[in-house]
Amino acid sequence: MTPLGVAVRGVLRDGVEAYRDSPQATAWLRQHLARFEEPLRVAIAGKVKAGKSTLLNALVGEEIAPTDAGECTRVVTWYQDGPSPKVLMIPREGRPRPLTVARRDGALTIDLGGTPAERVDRLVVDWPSQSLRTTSLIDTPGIASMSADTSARAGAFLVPEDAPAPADAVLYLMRHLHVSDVRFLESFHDQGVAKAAPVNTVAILSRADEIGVGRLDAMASARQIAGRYRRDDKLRSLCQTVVAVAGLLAQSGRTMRQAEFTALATLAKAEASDTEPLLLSADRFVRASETAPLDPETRAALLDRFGLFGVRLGITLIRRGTDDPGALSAELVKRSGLDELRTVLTTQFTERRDLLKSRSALLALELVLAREPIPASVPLAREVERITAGAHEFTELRLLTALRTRVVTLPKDVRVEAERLLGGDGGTASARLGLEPSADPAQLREAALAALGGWQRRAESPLSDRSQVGTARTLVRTCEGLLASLPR
Ligand SMILES: Nc1nc2c(ncn2[C@@H]2O[C@H](COP(=O)(O)OP(=O)(O)O)[C@@H](O)[C@H]2O)c(=O)[nH]1
Ligand SMILES: [Mg+2]
Repeated sequence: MTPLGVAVRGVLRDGVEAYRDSPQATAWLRQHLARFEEPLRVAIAGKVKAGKSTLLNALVGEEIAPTDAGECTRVVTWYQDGPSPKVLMIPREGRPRPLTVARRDGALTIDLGGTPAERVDRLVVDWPSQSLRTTSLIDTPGIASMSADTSARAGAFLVPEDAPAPADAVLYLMRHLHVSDVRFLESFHDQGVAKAAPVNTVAILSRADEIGVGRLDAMASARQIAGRYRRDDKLRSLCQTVVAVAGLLAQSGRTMRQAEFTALATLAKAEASDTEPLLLSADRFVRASETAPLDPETRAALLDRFGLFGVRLGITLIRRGTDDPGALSAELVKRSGLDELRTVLTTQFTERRDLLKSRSALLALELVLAREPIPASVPLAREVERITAGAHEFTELRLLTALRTRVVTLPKDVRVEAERLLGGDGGTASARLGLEPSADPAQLREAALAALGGWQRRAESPLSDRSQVGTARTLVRTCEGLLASLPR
């Protein structure tokens, strides 16, 4: 654990001790102490049908989140690693109740057992999975969804009035950038401690395969659009970065069955004159036909699982020689953008775990201090203040936000370097210094020394104004920290 993590855990424990006479405050703080030790919690948010549940399945590599409409997709559902599959329903009122777990066609189905979705606070699914070990995933109902109530619940879950959000970080899915997406991202700002919104949000251009109306270069276009969004000032001030992902392709690639490969291979090997007309549109693909390969049901099932783009891509890859299911599924996943997303999740969230957890924990403690003032709140508040002001990680975070929201301005090339050094592209030494992950310590040292020299000159330059001097001093400290972290 980082020194920041140790300090935060310490002040939380002091809080539990100080509030031992208040059962409510103690329970709240204990819960947050436990949460501090737990895996990072990442919520998946966005409008209905943005592809949230499908992406969750792609990340886990199994069909555990129900997709499309249905009662369960209207309830906030947590997926966490556990020794055996288990579903717990937490109602708004009354005791938590276990639900039965069933699988249909490989997919997990959850039955609320007659309880209306409105009465359910959340479902907690335990699922043995390597991918859930470092992060728990939270599937949320859509924002601005079918009923105002469902949407209000999703909103209240992600941006509670005055409590820290139950999630430490958010993946925000959008199909195309829409005003309501921007509004939602704007509302997802923390209050209180460690004010910094963009840092725990990554935006995803979802269902990316649909961007080119199924053309085989769809993913290239989607990546270009994501690149444009990344450079957009408004979006930069709201999220860390934007990645394009075709969740369905990733999900079905990771869970492809032998029969599906066989069906795709049948299409690939049939006469082009019989297959090509089918591939013109989704409607044509499922239409009954005398000459078309495969029966309409098999075709409909393929379309459902892979989308028209996935079917086309699968057929093309098989024709070009990808002739076993393992190789095909690997290629589909590779083209889906899932690996890029995973890298972003690691650099933006997992490597910043302590920082993100600390923000959530300090917010929780601040809330108690404000709601239930006791004599001990004063020194506790001072300690929270000392940690947030003293931890260089928080200073970096505030500066990164200030640069991204243009509260602090610098010439463009200098700003780009500053954002990168502050961890905007990832927290490792090589990411901060703009070098390849394989860079050796000597190269890292050389780059860190060069950066340090530049920022020292800016800190001392008579041409720098006060805010620029402040910024430069923070970066000097960042560079010194980087140098100190390198092996001699
Ligand atoms: N073509 C395509 N369809 C997708 C993709 N992701 C999801 N879908 C489809 O969109 C519908 C809604 O997906 P779902 O994951 O339930 O969306 P949610 O409401 O945001 O959870 C389903 O029919 C999915 O098969 C994708 O990446 N590409
Ligand atoms: Mg869903």
